[in-house]
Amino acid sequence: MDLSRNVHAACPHDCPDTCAIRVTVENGVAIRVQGDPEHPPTHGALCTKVARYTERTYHPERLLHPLRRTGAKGGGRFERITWDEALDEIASRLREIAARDPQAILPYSYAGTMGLVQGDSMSARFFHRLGASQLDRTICASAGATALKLTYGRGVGMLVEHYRESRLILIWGSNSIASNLHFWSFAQEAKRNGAKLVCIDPRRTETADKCHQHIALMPGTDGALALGLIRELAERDLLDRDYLERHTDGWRELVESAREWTPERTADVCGITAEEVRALARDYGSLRPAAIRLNYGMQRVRGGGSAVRLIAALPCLIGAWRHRAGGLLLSASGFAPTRPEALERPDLMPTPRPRVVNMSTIGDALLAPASADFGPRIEALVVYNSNPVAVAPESPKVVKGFAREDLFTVVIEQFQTDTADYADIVLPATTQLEHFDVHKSYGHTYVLVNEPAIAPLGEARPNTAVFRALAGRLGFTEDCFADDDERIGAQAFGDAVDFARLRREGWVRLPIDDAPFASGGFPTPNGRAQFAPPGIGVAGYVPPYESPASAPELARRFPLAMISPPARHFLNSTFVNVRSLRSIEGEPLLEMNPRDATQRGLRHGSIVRIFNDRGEYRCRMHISERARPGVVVGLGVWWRKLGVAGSNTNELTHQRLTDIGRAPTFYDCLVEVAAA
Ligand SMILES: Nc1nc2c(c(=O)[nH]1)N[C@H]1C(S)=C(S)[C@@H](COP(=O)(O)OP(=O)(O)OC[C@H]3O[C@@H](n4cnc5c(=O)[nH]c(N)nc54)[C@H](O)[C@@H]3O)O[C@H]1N2
Ligand SMILES: Nc1nc2c(c(=O)[nH]1)N[C@H]1C(S)=C(S)[C@@H](COP(=O)(O)OP(=O)(O)OC[C@H]3O[C@@H](n4cnc5c(=O)[nH]c(N)nc54)[C@H](O)[C@@H]3O)O[C@H]1N2
Ligand code: SF4
Ligand SMILES: [Mo]
Repeated sequence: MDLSRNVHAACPHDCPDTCAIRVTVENGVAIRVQGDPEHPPTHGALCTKVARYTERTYHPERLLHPLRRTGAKGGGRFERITWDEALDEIASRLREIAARDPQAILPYSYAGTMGLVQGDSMSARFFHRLGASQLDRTICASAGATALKLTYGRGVGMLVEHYRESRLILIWGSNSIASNLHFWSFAQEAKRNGAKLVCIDPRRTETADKCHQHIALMPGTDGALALGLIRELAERDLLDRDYLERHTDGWRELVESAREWTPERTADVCGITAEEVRALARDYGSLRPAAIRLNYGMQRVRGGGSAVRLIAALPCLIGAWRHRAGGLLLSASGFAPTRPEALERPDLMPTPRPRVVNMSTIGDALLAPASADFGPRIEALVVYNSNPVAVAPESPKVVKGFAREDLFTVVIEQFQTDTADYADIVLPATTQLEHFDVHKSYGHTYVLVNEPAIAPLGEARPNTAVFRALAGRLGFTEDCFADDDERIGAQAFGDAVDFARLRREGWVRLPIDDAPFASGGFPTPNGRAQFAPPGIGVAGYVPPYESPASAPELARRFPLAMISPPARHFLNSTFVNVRSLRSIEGEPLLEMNPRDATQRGLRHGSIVRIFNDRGEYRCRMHISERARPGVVVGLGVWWRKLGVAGSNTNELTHQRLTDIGRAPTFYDCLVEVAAA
């Protein structure tokens, strides 16, 4: 019997585009994934990575059976065991630790899947009921998210489709072609219609190549640039005072605080020219409608939160929100009517609530002894939807923590990642083609369903099934532990979304006004955008922890600022093991400006040593004008074990956090480079 059918799916990856997918299944095999042509943002196209999703799902190295470690931690030697053996062992270890103090158990997860069902639903219920430590999920967006919340009340912004009508687009801290392709299509359309595109990024990315102007500022100086713009807009009388008076609080204080940020001073701090500052202010104050696409690249520095607050004020200052093609988008996730209380059931937590551990400082947390401040030593770690050994900052400490012989580690994974190498028990997880889920997006305003297209491969199970089984073994009898995945999917949005229609049609547009803040109505308590919230005040420029200007002593030894943004053909550390994609990226590289390379006598293509006081990392030198003088770029989050010397850029990053939002500062990192 030859059965061919199409299934509604959604891309699960941590990408603002959250594409609607159609999967073609023949005889129980997924043979093709395609972008849904009907879904407006997806517009029938997937990126190169996910267009190869079947290659990832049917990859010969998929984990298909539970495994138990047989060799040293990190060595990657395992034996096959049954699900019952694996679950019994995990349940008995967790029960024994919980009997002493459940807070010694820590879940560790992020956005390997952004699905609301396979993300934090059954898993959260399980850990809440157990009384485990809570994880503060800060590794990506919490500086910017906190800044948006302070300013607009939530993660809200422009509707992505309207960028096609903008006349000026500032692409700020975003390599859209690599990481936000479907926004880029709208920006291209605007460009064809005569819009001016300006890219603000220390690296000359492929996106910068295609913009009319590229402003290559030093990493971590965006707050200063925003202050310089605010001053120029005020000096040139380009403020929309009517909008400011009616719909914002604190604008006079903000403008006053920007007074000293002359174009010359701004240019000096940012490492650009005063004319660039003036011209940008002139364009931003006069081209209408003016839109900003901010992305998270600019908030991975000490002052990331303050910088987002300052940039978020700009569209209010010029009244850009009056037009649907004006305003700003960093995240749209605050528009989605999700119900975390129903999904995660925080009410199951004991009182007082368990302590909170920040995922961005997992290295320190795993090495911390028991203390009055910290609480009990972490004795068990359950990792799912994340690859912390590769992605968390300051790997020397992360690896040391994961290597602890007294730590019991469970990793639920699709592949044998760097993190899975340190597991005591590895459990095989299903991919998006094999399980049910529902999705919201942080880059558009639709919700989507993901129907399973094929049966789980091997013995792989969805995350929900693992936590449901563990709840059973630990004797948790609350009804919510019996919910199946479709029921959890329905709970995700409750009455706000017609679930039957969602399943029938694949995606549903959320009812949001075209120009949501044209007449104010920000989701703050008083409906006005806040520039100087009570007790917090206006945002100022917060210089990086590590930069030639803010840490001159350190910069004498380590004069280069290293950034490590996303590679186009990987998604964080996902897809690094897909050969066809890896062959496009080649191998881990360090981009360096010819001037800096000549000074050091470094040759293109040679292996170099990149180092600071935290560690040393080796990869191939790539001399390129893409890196501005003083900045080096190591793209990707490569798997450590695929690197030249078994490490990646996080060998050099540190665990200090942003000014607000408790987020990591990956791009706030000084290094020196020498021949290996
Ligand atoms: N292909 C691909 N897509 C991805 C990802 C991926 O790994 N690969 N990752 C996904 C994830 S998890 C996220 S969070 C999103 C968003 O991910 P982002 O981190 O916003 O990534 P990019 O869009 O690449 O933008 C980062 C850009 O910011 C620049 N940058 C670095 N430091 C600074 C700075 O101080 N100021 C300014 N102005 N720019 C700076 C970098 O050079 C880079 O070009 O992308 C998602 N999409
Ligand atoms: N140096 C440096 N470090 C960075 C960044 C950077 O720009 N530079 N970016 C940071 C950012 S923005 C982020 S968001 C983090 C990302 O860090 P992570 O959230 O850890 O993302 P990934 O590296 O993609 O790892 C996700 C893992 O989840 C697995 N997975 C996917 N779906 C499922 C599932 O359904 N079940 C289970 N059990 N597993 C699944 C995948 O196989 C993959 O190994 O990295 C951060 N680290
Ligand atoms: S990774 Fe992003 S662009 Fe690629 S298919 Fe997924 S949502 Fe779309
Ligand atoms: Mo991220």
